[in-house]
Amino acid sequence: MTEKILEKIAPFTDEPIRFIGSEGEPLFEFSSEDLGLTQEDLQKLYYYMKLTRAFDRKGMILTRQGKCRFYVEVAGQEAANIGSGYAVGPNDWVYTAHREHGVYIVRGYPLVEMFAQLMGRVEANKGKQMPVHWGLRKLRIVTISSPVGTQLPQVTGIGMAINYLKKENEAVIGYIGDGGTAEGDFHVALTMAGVFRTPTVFFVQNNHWAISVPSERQFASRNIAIKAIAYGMDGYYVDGNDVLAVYAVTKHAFEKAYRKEPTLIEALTYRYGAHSTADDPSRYRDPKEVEEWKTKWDPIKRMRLYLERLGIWTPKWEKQLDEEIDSLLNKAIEEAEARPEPDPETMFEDVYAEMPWHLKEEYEDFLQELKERGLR
Ligand SMILES: Cc1ncc(C[n+]2csc(CCOP(=O)(O)OP(=O)(O)O)c2C)c(N)n1
Ligand SMILES: [Mg+2]
Repeated sequence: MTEKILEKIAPFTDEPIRFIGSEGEPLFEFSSEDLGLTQEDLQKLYYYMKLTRAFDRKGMILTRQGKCRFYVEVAGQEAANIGSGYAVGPNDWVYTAHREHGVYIVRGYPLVEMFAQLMGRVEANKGKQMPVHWGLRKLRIVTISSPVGTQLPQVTGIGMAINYLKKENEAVIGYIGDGGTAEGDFHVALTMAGVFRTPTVFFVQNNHWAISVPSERQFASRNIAIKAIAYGMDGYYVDGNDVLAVYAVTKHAFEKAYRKEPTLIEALTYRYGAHSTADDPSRYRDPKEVEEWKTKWDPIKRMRLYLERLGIWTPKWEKQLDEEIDSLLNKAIEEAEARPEPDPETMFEDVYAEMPWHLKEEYEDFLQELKERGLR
């Protein structure tokens, strides 16, 4: 990245770092090369954001069809997902919270595997993991933990391991929500990362809500990024709906991480949908607030308008992308659905090395019941 960009990426700014405005207008003069990207990269960022939004719609449809039993929507947060995910290098490790579907997608998580997980069709864990709790060893994506915040001490631990093993060009990014920063684990992780100078990037998606609790009930500081001062690291406050600003800040943070400088990033964003399929946001959120984020600050709209200004977006290309994305997703769903469901007996497996007597009893009762129902 050139000086021009680095100048804009200052820690502890009062205003969020922003490269393009709500109408896709560049807020200063820069080219993709200044960001270390080609025009094709810009188109890819746009494509991945669209793919993530379309994936999200399919996830909700599968839930409504009763094929997936629980889902977490990511719509509205695509720039924070894709901009940061695009900056993750091949050797880096990824720990997510639960609203980072785009990070998996941009890292190359096979869509079939993602849908198979949603529908409980993963052979490896026999469908036991809750939907949306993805993880894939070969991509160094560590499986989601449901208890909020527990991933961050692990992130610092991976950072410490990278240091002990003297690995070069290897770092770890840990995501968390605004609500998660109010957990003790956030403090523990950042304290130790600061002390041990771990190659870690802490990425907060501040979407203004933790289920029904607004962010002013999560922290009393001016913002979250500023907390980094207390941990001895830089904190960046960025417009999380500006994919270019998010990419540049995260890329910069990774470069610092490779030099053993941990960083905290706060990306301001907004979730459009419910917290999860077990939530009704109309009970606590003003629909006007949602509307403003959707119309004015939408990350995909802003990037489209920016690409149009550059002359690399056309309605024809948009139509092509929509068709391509739809058929890609439908094919992946079809393939995932065609996989066999795990046998019900498997729910008794893999918990204990040897099944204890009380489980054995239940298991035998269960087999008997399957027989009585004519299912075995
Ligand atoms: C320790 C713990 N407490 C509560 C919950 C229930 N819970 C799941 S997500 C969530 C809110 C998280 O909010 P935030 O960190 O802002 O992330 P967001 O959902 O907004 O992406 C809560 C309270 C949980 N999973 N774990
Ligand atoms: Mg939140």
